[in-house]
Amino acid sequence: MDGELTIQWFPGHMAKARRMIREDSALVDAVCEIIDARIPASSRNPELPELTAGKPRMVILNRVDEADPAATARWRAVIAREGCPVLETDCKSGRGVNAFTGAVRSLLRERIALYESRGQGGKPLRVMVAGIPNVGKSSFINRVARRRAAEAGDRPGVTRGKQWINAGNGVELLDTPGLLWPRFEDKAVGENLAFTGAVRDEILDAEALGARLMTRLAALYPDRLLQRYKLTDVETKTGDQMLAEAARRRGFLVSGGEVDTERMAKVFLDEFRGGKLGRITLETAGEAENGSLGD
Ligand SMILES: Nc1nc2c(ncn2[C@@H]2O[C@H](COP(=O)(O)OP(=O)(O)OP(=O)(O)O)[C@@H](O)[C@H]2O)c(=O)[nH]1
Ligand SMILES: [Mg+2]
Repeated sequence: MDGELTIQWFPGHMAKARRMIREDSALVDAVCEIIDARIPASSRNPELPELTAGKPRMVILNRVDEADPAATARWRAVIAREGCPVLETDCKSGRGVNAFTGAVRSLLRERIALYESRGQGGKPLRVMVAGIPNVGKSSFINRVARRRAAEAGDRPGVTRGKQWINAGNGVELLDTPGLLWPRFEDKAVGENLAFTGAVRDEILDAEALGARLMTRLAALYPDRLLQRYKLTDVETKTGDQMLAEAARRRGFLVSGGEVDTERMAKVFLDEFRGGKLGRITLETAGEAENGSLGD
């Protein structure tokens, strides 16, 4: 796609988190990757299978409350076809989390049988919870454990160290810091991660990102844009033009009467992330953009 942004965010603390995940995978029985239902392909870390080699895996499609339900159902089927258990959760309300510890026990039934045969029947099952920044790993753990055991917050990079949490039903969870990878092969992946809040906003150009999101939504959900921002049409305009028109409609002006597109871009990104444009999925199942499916 023309004009795609090059986005990169792999700070030192993330390189450290990557080392930690590789080392700690030796301590766990399974790895649970939390992905974002709005961007199910872009939010899967292509390095994770290698970092946690040999460990049984499961996938949690989180933020289903913010995603398009029909798209989520298709994605769930696509991921399940890989042979890995997949659950849908909304960690805001807690919907879907009750199935988790049972799914872990079923994934690890051979290991449980092995422990029992060695007289270690009560040995806890240890699961690493991994995923991109801000996807809801700590919120998921708190929901499963039914208490506020891990710190969660509405920005990427909240969890910095590792922490073990007893989830009940013989399962212990390892919370880990959000992890991205050093280079996005496909620029659309970097953009998707930035739109949804997995990349620290301070390193992003809000105006350029807002214009790109206008372009993406004009193609996917034009009616929502037309309605919310009172645009005359979306077919003939660039992202910058749509942003400027939205700013004019909102009366966002800077001194001299110019439209304040930077302010509009920030408001637009906030409204998108806050669900004001409705439930949206930015990727279609079957068109995996970073090639991480089916590994
Ligand atoms: N709407 C919605 N919000 C969610 C969901 N899960 C988590 N959140 C919110 O997303 C934000 C990030 O949640 P965290 O649990 O801190 O995410 P994290 O993956 O641990 O983030 P880092 O530790 O920074 O990598 C918080 O504001 C949560 O309330 C969900 O399913 N739906
Ligand atoms: Mg966290």
